Amino acid sequence: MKLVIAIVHKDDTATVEQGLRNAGIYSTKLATTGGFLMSGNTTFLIGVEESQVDDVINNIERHSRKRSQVVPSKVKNASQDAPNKVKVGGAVVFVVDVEKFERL
Ligand code: 2BA
Repeated sequence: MKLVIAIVHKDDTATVEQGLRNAGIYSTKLATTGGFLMSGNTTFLIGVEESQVDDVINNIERHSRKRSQVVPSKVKNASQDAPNKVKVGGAVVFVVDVEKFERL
């Protein structure tokens, strides 16, 4: 089994969640904060069989999009090298092995 960890823009949360649900994929969402922009994003935890991982990633890709986002002044003030704008998303995805999965 694998755990897909997907970080998406907060404005894509509902569409990603719906896309996974429509495909019958279980997920848990966490409200998270990006370490760079210091603004809210959403992290999905998705436990699936290895054979489903590519479908899950494609599903997330279809329901999230790239955005250009202005770097806020509080970030720029803290780091002189910070760019004025950054590309955020569609989604940042990690896939990790699950040692054990149990539903108790
Ligand atoms: P943030 O950390 O708020 O980063 C937002 C966007 O800012 C990033 O988009 C990237 O384009 C840019 N960025 C991040 N760190 C930067 C830096 N030190 N200098 C210049 N630009 C920087 P994405 O790469 O699409 O990342 C979206 C969100 O995914 C991130 O939000 C963070 O919450 C998460 N993330 C991305 N890479 C990660 C990683 N390697 N480990 C853990 N979380 C990650």
